Amino acid sequence: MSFAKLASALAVLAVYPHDFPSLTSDPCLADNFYGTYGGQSVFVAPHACFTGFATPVSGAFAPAEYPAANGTELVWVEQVALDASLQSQSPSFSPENISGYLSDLFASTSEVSLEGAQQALSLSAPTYAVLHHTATSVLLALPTPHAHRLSLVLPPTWKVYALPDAPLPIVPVEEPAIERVREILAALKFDPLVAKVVANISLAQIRNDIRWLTGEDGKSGIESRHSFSSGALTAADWLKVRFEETGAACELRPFLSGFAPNVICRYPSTVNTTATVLISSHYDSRGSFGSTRAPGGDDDGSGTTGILAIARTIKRLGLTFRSNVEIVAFAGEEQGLYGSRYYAQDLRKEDKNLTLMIQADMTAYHEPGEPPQLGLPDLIGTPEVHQLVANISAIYSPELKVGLTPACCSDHQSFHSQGFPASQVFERAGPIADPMYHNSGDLSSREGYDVEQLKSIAKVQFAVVLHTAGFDLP
Ligand SMILES: *[C@@H]1O[C@H](CO)[C@@H](O)[C@H](O)[C@H]1NC(C)=O
Ligand SMILES: *[C@@H]1O[C@H](CO)[C@@H](O)[C@H](O)[C@H]1NC(C)=O
Ligand SMILES: *[C@@H]1O[C@H](CO)[C@@H](O)[C@H](O)[C@H]1NC(C)=O
Ligand SMILES: *[C@@H]1O[C@H](CO)[C@@H](O)[C@H](O)[C@H]1NC(C)=O
Ligand SMILES: *[C@@H]1O[C@H](CO)[C@@H](O)[C@H](O)[C@H]1NC(C)=O
Ligand SMILES: CC(=O)N[C@H]1CO[C@H](CO)[C@@H](O)[C@@H]1O
Ligand SMILES: [Zn+2]
Repeated sequence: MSFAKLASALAVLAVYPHDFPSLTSDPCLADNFYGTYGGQSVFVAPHACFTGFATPVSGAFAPAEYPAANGTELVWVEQVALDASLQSQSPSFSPENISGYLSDLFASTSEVSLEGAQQALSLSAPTYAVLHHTATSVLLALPTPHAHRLSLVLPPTWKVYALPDAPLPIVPVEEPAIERVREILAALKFDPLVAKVVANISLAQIRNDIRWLTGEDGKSGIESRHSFSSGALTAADWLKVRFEETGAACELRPFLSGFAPNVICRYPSTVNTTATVLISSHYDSRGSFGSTRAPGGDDDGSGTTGILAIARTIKRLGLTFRSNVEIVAFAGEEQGLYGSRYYAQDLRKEDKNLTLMIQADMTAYHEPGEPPQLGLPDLIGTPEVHQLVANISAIYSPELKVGLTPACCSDHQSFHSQGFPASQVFERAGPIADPMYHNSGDLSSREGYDVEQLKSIAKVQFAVVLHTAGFDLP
């Protein structure tokens, strides 16, 4: 690389609070935005961007080759928001701790590998850099193969977000798209047909499907749905066939070598429109360190059986839609939202007319004794979509206590980042309380796992589709 080329590639990494006032009015920063994580926004911008501008709140660094570098990935590691009942059990977070976990990752591939994850880490002199940290987060630069495997060595309550390899729009969702959601909300009123349709979701079927996906019924042979496992491929094939049986056209779409594919299913519109409504979950799972068992009964077998239950109801009642409807089960969520990142990028390139999307991730668990709940993201997502979901919940699943959750972020973040109206439905109006979070004990037969709540939340997700897309019964 020539000196001039190197100098032009020099970039400054800056981390600001997400609501830092003048960022949206600074065109140079706006062109170099890499997303918001844990309430902080990340910029990788030319040095000149910052002259005369506020000093970054913390962490200035020049990963000179990012994003141009081949084989380097920036990842944000965040301690998830935990209920008080879980806080004492979770290892506290510090940069020193992360070094310890990373040395495991760099020292050994076999110990941390699951089946199929043992492709050679062939970088010469692999190394990493801690670019920034707070009390609950660390921003790292890692060789790509190590970045993909990072979640294998971290404690369960630390979640990984891979930064995109190109800048994101700083004002995520355009006004006309938000206006469309406002119109749907303004027109919202109880529809007895919608109530009849969503009530047809079968609880018995959900109980069967979840036990198949976790391997609890002994029929699927699935031990893990980790993105690198053979169980994930078994689940992907099974989901594709189940969705196709309901009249959808499905594809298994790979996104990164070594990862199980996204399962993407579409129902055509009965009228000529580009408008599309999308609901989703992630079918990959994460287990305990050192264990090959990752049943993912709640995370995210719950959201996945919820969208499957919706599909089965579409078939049973012979429903058709007046808008295109997509149902997607993502993989690679646990490694850093990879599956949804690639799919949302594809839809952005196509300039897809996505009216809104709703991700269901962890919908079954609440603390024993608590009422059934529905949590909406407090930070990442489109407020108008959150409001629509809340109002639809009040109408069709009034048993749910609706509130905000700081438990952030699932695949909806990928869509929100690409400028699509997006929200997530979550199991608690509060932080994560599931003691089996990212644990090999995440089964569906256990205290606190509430299949009725899973169904109530699926009803809400379904009713959003019906009110947004429009539908007909035979
Ligand atoms: C990045 O590296 C891979 C594997 O070495 C190679 O196949 C690919 O062409 C490289 N891409 C670029 C943009 O250099
Ligand atoms: C949505 O719900 C809120 C109360 O939570 C209510 O004030 C508002 O009128 C509702 N909007 C619509 C359009 O139903
Ligand atoms: C759903 O509707 C079908 C067809 O009308 C009916 O046979 C079935 O019993 C219903 N199931 C539930 C759970 O309501
Ligand atoms: C659908 O609408 C588009 C745009 O209005 C038009 O170009 C196209 O011919 C229509 N397709 C059909 C099958 O009517
Ligand atoms: C997108 O869909 C909406 C209906 O939701 C429609 O009014 C609009 O014209 C569509 N936009 C494009 C670019 O096709
Ligand atoms: C699990 C672990 O090693 N936790 C340590 C992380 O770092 C903090 C501060 O350095 C320690 O207090 C924890 O014990
Ligand atoms: Zn999840």
